[in-house]
Amino acid sequence: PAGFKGGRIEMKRYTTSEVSPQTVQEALKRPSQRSQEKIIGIVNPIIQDIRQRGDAALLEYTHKFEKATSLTSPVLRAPFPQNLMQLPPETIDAIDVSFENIRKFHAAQKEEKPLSVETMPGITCSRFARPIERVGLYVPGGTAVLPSTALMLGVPAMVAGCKRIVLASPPRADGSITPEIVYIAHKVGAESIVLAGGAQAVAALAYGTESVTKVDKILGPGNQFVTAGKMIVSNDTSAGVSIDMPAGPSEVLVIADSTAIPSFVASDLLSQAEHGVDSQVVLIAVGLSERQLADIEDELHAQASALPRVDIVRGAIEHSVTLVTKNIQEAMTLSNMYAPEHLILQVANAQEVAAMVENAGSVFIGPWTPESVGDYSAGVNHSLPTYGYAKQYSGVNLASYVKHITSSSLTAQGLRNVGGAVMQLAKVEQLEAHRRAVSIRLAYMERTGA
Ligand code: HSO
Ligand code: ZN
Repeated sequence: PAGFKGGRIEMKRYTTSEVSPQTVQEALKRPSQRSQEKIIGIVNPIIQDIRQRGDAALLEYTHKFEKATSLTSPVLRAPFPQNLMQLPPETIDAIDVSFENIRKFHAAQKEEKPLSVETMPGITCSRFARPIERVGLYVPGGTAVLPSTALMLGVPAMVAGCKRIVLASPPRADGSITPEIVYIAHKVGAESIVLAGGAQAVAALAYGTESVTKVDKILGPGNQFVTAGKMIVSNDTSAGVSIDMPAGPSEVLVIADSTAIPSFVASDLLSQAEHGVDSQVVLIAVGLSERQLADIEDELHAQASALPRVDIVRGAIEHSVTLVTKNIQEAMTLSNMYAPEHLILQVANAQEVAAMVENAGSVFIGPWTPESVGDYSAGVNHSLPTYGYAKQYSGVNLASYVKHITSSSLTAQGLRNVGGAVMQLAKVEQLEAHRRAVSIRLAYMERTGA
């Protein structure tokens, strides 16, 4: 069994018709997180410290947590020096291709013109979007540097027209920042990169320091400390900052039927499993023979064993599961209940099955669409709701960077048409000044013939 070093890497497997619904529910539980209170207890003092001591505190935490003791300034400001973004041409090309696809897809989300509706003769209601002025984009460090996250957060900010884009990412131990991130910061027009991670970076963005720009919204994934930090600052009305969404460990759910290629299925499961030991991957098998299931499991073990991050994969696979279902309807019901961050459909008629999706962060349709293309280059965003939050949250998209402002404009006739309703409701609420704001105007019209 999985669990001991060197053992076979395999997921638990249940056939839904042979176990109780509770067992299925239990199997689909996300791995439990460290207690929220504990984390908040650690994070709160850090946030207060940053508020009180600004840059000095921020540097201290970076020296301590990132071991970047040589760092003397917590901020790298644009224009970023060329020598900090020196990259092999093939990496530049890869970033440029991905940048362009992400830009196209997010630019297409722009509303062409303000929405405008005449709700009654003489009453025009409109809605228009304005960019959030200052955004703070958190790019995690940790076991893997993820410059692609800088793209996913930075490109839509640029497309939305945010005036001030601030990146934050923990520096390496030598105090430097991955050149890919600097290059992307440059491409999206970021004004600075905060060289800090964790709750301390979040606090610096939320409140500002001597050298860190205070922002209006903080976006981006992070570990539990980052997430707790975002929750705390967004609940503090004196900070005046909002966040994108609660973020948890990465996850994928793959639905595979007998047409699925076992090596593809295994590779997709593993590409999520390698993110972290707390990642979870789920395979829902539809009408697979014992032979086909075994093929997928053999592939999973063989591919996993050859991965550089096999130890992380092992951890993730330990709390991952295969559910064998009878048909696609049952599979989709389970998937919609789980609300995966990523949903991969390796089934016949994948396009039609996609129409049955109710809850998911992002869907990958058909055998030629591995999740990694969406993680990096297809154009869709990879900053997505995890932990079942796909039931009520959208992934990062253009709307994450704008506010919608509404307006109404009435003609005299419009006010005559709707005035009675307003006055009656004001009367019900016993708000006389509200009622008079209408009645005074109606009386004026009467007097002057307006
Ligand atoms: N799958 C991750 C995003 C990512 N993958 C970044 C590779 N780099 C969460 O959606
Ligand atoms: Zn990924």
